[in-house]
Amino acid sequence: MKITNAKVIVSCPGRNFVTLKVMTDEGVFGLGDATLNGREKAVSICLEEHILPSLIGRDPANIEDIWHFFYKGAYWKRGGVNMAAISAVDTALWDIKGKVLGAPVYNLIGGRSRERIMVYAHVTGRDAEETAEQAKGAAAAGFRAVRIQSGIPGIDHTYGVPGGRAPYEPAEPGLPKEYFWDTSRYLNFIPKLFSRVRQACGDELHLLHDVHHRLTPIEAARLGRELEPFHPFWLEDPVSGELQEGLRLLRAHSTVPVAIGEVFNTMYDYTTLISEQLIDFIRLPPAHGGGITHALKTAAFASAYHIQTGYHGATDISPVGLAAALHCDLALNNFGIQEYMPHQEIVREVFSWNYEYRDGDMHLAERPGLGVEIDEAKAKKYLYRCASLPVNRKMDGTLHYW
Ligand code: GCO
Ligand code: MG
Repeated sequence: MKITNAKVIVSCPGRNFVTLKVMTDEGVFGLGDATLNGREKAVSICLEEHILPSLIGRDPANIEDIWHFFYKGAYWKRGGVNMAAISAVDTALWDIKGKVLGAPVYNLIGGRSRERIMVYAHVTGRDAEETAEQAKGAAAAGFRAVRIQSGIPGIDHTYGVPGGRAPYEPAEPGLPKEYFWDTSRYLNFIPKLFSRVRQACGDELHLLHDVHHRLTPIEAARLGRELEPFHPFWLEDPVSGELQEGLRLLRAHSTVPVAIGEVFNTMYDYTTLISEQLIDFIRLPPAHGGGITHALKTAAFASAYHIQTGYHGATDISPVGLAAALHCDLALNNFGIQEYMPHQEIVREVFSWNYEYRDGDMHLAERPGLGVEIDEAKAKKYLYRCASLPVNRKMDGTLHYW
């Protein structure tokens, strides 16, 4: 069997997605998600100019060898753009293998380890009161885990908290908007938010919170310690993960579980974090972390240290990327939880998929390969539109993490 052709499909049904389609001489084809929010064109050029010409002619069965050809062969290892491109190739090859063997991908990587995949929903409110109401609503709708984000008194705009009632979409049209941030107001408020939500929802609902890299290690340690009485399921990206040793400080002061890695791109970004047990959940999803092949290795490395998966699943991961994560979620023993942020309805015009949300869990139907299809004619109708994630400044204008 040979790869005869491959193409990159850039489409914007409500938001930008980059999808790779790899075709073979036997008519079987596979899909991979190459979406890198705000850097979509860079990944599509990387694929078209630097990767696909060397992919054509290879036997799609040899996934491990092809992975190493593009990883080691690039010389410039790692990096978000390169790894998103490699991830897409890898995912498409697993899709092809599943279709050739007539098996869902999860059956090729160990089979079912569980019946269903627990997900967490995004819950946001303009203040603690509204967030607590929304969390109650999500629990009533069946969610057993919710990520709570809220507007913060004294801060005009908080990332991920939409102004109106429409769901939040990561990336806004045009160039990056600039928002303002105040750490001390944030730190004073978040324990109050947790207290209010616990009061409204009781003890059983799992509560998660995304700090979005905005704290220093000692600030994160304070927050972790103050949130302990509300037993959060996790604190996400409390500190920017480039400083892996920084997490030691948080660990020394708090038992709050920590999740990190949605902006990482290989297991090597995790070496200190995992080997010193500084975190509890890995967030790097197959779509950005070297595809299914490398996700399995990262998860295996984490499993030796009792660390679980909690893959990034915001809407900038396409249905193809989310399906790749769900196949791993079903198969991995050290699965923890999966982020679930439903795509806008319009996405269904371009993609169809085999997963379904029911009562707090995701369920995967038994279909060969990944189980996701793309309608190329429809995809063409939705042209790429420039959209960006915002930037964050401190009140005095200093550029900060967001
Ligand atoms: C999350 C996030 C997202 C990301 C976005 C980046 O879901 O945990 O942090 O909102 O910022 O997906 O592209
Ligand atoms: Mg996050």
